[in-house]
Amino acid sequence: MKLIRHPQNPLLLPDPNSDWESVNVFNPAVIFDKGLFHMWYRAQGLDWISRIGYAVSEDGICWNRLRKPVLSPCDSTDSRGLEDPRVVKLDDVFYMTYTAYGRDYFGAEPTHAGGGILPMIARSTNGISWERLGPIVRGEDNKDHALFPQKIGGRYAALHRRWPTIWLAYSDDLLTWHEQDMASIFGPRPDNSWDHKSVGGNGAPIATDQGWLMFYHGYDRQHIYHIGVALLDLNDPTKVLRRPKPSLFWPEELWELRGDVPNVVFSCANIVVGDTVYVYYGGGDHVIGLATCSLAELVDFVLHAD
Ligand code: BMA
Repeated sequence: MKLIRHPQNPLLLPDPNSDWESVNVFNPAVIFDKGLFHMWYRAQGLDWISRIGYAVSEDGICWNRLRKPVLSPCDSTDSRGLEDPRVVKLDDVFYMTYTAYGRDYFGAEPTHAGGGILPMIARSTNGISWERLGPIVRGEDNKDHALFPQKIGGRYAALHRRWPTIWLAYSDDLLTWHEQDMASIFGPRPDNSWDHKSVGGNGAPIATDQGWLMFYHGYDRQHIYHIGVALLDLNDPTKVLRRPKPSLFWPEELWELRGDVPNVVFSCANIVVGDTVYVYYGGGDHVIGLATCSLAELVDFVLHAD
C-alpha cells in the first residue's frame, strides 16, 4: 500500500512577494473543524527564521493565506524560529505543539544536538492569537511532540522524540510533564530498513476501534525520509500492537528529492475527513504537498502487512 499524491501538488509554495515566507513553506499542521480545513505552517523568509503562518481552505486543496505570521519569535528561547507545528482541538481549544529554536537557551550559541531546542505547547481559541504554555521537557534534543486528540485514562497524552526513539508522556494539566510519567514506545529498527537510523511521530494519532493509528517518520543511513504507520493500544499506547515493515511514502517527485534539504517528505498532519486520510507534508523542506489514502485500507494494511 502507498499514499497517493494529489495531482495539484505542491499545494503551497513560498511567496516571492513576502519577506517572511519567500524562501520555504513546509511541515504544516492541519485540522478539519466545523467544515473548514485550517493549516498552520512553518515558513522561512529573507532572515531564514521560521515563523508559523496560517491558511484556511474549503476543500483542503486551495488555500487562502493570512498575510502575517500567527507566531513569531518572542524571546531568546525561540529567537532562531518556531518549527514543525502540530495542532489538535481539545474541549473547544486549539493546542499547538512546536519546536522552539533559541539562540542562547544554554546561555550561548548551541554547541550540541540538544542546544537551543525546546518542545513547546501553545493554546488558542481562534487559531490566530496564541498563548505560550511552556515546554514538555528542557535541555535535551527533543522534537516531534504531538498531543493525542483526546485524554487517555483521564490524562493528557503526548508523543515526543528523544533521539532516536519515540516516547509517550502524560500530564494532568498540559503544564507539568514529569519524568516518571514518560516511557519509550519504539526506536529505529535494528535491520537495514527505511527507519534504521531514527524515528519520530508525525501528526496526532488517529483513534480507531483497533487502536491508535500512528503515522511516523524514519530515515536510513542515506538520510532518506519515509512515512510509515504503527498501531498502538487504545488504553496503553506504549504497547505497539502492529508495526508493518514496509513504509507508505517516500520522496519521488523532484520537489521532494531536491529542495532546501534533499530527500525529505516530513509530515505533521494526518487527518481523517469522511473515509479519507489526508497526509499533509513538507517536500524537500521547501513546499507543501498532500497525499491521501482510504482509512479502511490503512487499517487493513496495519493489521495484515508483514
Ligand atoms: C527534522 C526537522 C524537520 C525537517 C527534517 C528534515 O529534524 O527539523 O523540520 O523537515 O528534519 O530536514
